[in-house]
Amino acid sequence: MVFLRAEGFLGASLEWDKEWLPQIYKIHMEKRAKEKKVSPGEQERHLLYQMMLIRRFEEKSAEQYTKEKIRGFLHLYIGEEAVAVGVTQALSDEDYVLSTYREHGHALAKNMDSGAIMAEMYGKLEGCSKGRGGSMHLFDANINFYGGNAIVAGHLPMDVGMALASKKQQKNIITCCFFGEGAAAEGEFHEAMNLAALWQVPVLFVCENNLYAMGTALKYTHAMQDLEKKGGAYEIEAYAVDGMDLIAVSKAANDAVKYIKTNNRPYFLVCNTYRFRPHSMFDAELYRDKKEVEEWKKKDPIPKYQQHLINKKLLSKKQIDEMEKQIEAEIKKAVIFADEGSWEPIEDLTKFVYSGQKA
Ligand SMILES: Cc1ncc(C[n+]2csc(CCOP(=O)(O)OP(=O)(O)O)c2C)c(N)n1
Ligand SMILES: [Mg+2]
Repeated sequence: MVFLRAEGFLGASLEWDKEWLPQIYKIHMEKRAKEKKVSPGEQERHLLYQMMLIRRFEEKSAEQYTKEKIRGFLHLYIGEEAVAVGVTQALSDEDYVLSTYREHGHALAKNMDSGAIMAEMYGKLEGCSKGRGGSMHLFDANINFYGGNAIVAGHLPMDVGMALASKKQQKNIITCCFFGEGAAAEGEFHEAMNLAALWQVPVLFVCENNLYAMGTALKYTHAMQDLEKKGGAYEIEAYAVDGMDLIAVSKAANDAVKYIKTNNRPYFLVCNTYRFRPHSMFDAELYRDKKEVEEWKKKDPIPKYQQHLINKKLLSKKQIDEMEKQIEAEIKKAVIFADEGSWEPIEDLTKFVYSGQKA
């Protein structure tokens, strides 16, 4: 685990030039490899920082969307932050992560640079996918973050393939795949689970059960709604956890990682959670009661974890306010980076489509 954001690693000493981005990540990875967890509470404060960063970053994204700085699709993760942060803290930097179109939180938890994400959503060349992917296609192989995948469940077979490759290459890494409960009703989910178990590959399947697939509630998509039980059909070890509780998710994810490493087998973790916002920016939310949303907001993982750290005397209210300011500064910097970014020249548009030119 590293402290990239809390320490402001991407500081003024490095130019925000597009040519520099891969180099920045290289240096960043080297720096991270040397870092060690130090003083008591540092890890906990870092996890809180990440959850708060995800929340504020997405609130800013919604704002930029209404200003038409961000166009196209935008799916917010607000309410589900404990899942991305709790699971990712259990992984190493070398582990692979794949996600859905609701992936800003996973990318930030994997330490993707917030400026590169904002620029991507703006469609700017300095974005992590050169502005060609947008919100749903964040990608950066340098930090082992393999999307941002827009097809529901489409990344599950890729996840198993990547884990098989790493097994054959004798790399001691895990491939972690985040997906919604809607994806767990798709054929790819079952095919992926079957092959992962058959080939005994090191995959961590993480189902984010937020109870809705667009406007369709869980009870209308799954005959059997205790999703973790689906692991049994493939003899995959499975567990369901309260996805609104960072401590519970972290513990469950640590246990899952330990299991995968010890047994060289896949694991299925179901995180029961809730999205506080609509499915996307085009959703009138006619399928759920406002009271239900308000009830779930009482389980907000961020104030819950803040209170926990205060009770444990690992953090004061004043320090939380300082953290808010630090996050505000980081997001401001990300917005400036995106605002000042450049548009890809029209003559480059045919590049990286079918040609062999490397991006
Ligand atoms: C194969 C496929 N079918 C339909 C869609 C349209 N679609 C986009 S998101 C979504 C809901 C998926 O819900 P879930 O897996 O629970 O994830 P959540 O959005 O709740 O995070 C659907 C049906 C799609 N992108 N891909
Ligand atoms: Mg869902």
